[in-house]
Amino acid sequence: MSGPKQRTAEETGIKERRKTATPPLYKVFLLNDDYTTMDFVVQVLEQVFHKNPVEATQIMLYVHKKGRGLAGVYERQIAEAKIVAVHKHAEDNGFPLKCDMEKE
Ligand code: TYC
Repeated sequence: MSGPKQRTAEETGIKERRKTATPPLYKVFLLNDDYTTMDFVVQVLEQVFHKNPVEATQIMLYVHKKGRGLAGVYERQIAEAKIVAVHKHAEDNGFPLKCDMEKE
């Protein structure tokens, strides 16, 4: 069993990775519109983003006033799944509610 000699970290210049790499995070935003009911938005924030009724109401009112508001922060695949879930739930109920995401 003789292969090429192992080189030291000093020789290779490769540093030991001590920490687990952390995946990039994405902010998921809810967007305001004129047709989705406030109750429905609160329900989405509770069911999809696991907000309590007080937080859900605060976020909904913020989006209603400012146009866009943060619903949650997730890894890319989770963020994408939340968006698909919101859009499907909204479409199924005849509302145009939309969300989008951006890298943190
Ligand atoms: N603007 C909507 C209304 O007046 C309520 C609303 C809030 C809609 C937040 C979407 O993401 C939203 N019924």
